Amino acid sequence: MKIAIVGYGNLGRGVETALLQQPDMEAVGVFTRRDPASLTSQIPAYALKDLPQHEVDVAILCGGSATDLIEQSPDIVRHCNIVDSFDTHARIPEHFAHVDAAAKESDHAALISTGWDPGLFSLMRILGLAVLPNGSVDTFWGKGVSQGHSDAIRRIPGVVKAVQYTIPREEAVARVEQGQGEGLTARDKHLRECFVVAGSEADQEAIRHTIVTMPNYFADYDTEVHFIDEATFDANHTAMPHGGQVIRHGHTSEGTPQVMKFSLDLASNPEFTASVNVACARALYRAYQEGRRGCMTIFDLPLAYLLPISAEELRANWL
Ligand code: API
Repeated sequence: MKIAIVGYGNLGRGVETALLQQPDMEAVGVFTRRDPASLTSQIPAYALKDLPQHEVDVAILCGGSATDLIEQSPDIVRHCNIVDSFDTHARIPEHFAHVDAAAKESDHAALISTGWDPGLFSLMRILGLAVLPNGSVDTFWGKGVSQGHSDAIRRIPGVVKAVQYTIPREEAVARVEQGQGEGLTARDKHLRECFVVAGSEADQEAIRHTIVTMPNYFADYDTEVHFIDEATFDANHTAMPHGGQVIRHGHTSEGTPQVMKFSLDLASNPEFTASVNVACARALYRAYQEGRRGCMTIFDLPLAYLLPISAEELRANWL
């Protein structure tokens, strides 16, 4: 299958790395809003506006949720099938509706909001709900670098570089581990710590205010903002580890507690997210070949479609 990469930031580079390792995929190119000649990609780079001139089975969109995907996904799905990792949970229904309408009008298929959260963690949350309906689920992230939150800060005028660490609060994790997580709020469960390089003319107090009051990203948390110089940033904040866990506690009968856990420990958040997105592009294309159209999420795809392996082989070796 012919795969295009749209956007060449951290996630776009991760998708390139993952794509070059797939036996059944061909990387058509990277499509960018920047000058294609300025990219250091291993595969050819083209202007984003030229995407419709290329034969593409699936475009993997690697822009950010804060400003890019809300426009790009409904637009690009008019040319080809798309996968995105839109991760503003509160706006997923609205984004889904826009992409679904555009995909159906142009007879394409789209998979939105994949990656690991939303994505793999979402799958684990609904598995827990299906198996232990009488229970509760908690998700913890980090400590690690949230791509979504870091990108949202970088969009603020005056910000040169930024990184956001999501830090789980130990007391909250301990309570959940003991099955006593009831009533914990977002603020109780995580702290958000930001390191920002601001331009020399920038108003740091205004940037801090914009960050800590940003809806969907920071407003519901305690957020610390540290302004640092570029050399300190480059020396200490370029790695992008992340991870976390989904924990479901439930009862199958009175006095019979059951616990389900899924955890990730990632050295590179963007490379891992990219690996999920590449597997999802395969699954989406197979669904498209089976006649599926319109917008989907990871809940709608058969798991077997994620792999370049036959159903017979899966049953024989992996069940
Ligand atoms: C956080 C999580 C990160 C989820 C992973 C992904 C990202 O607050 O750290 O943006 O890195 N929501 N959506």
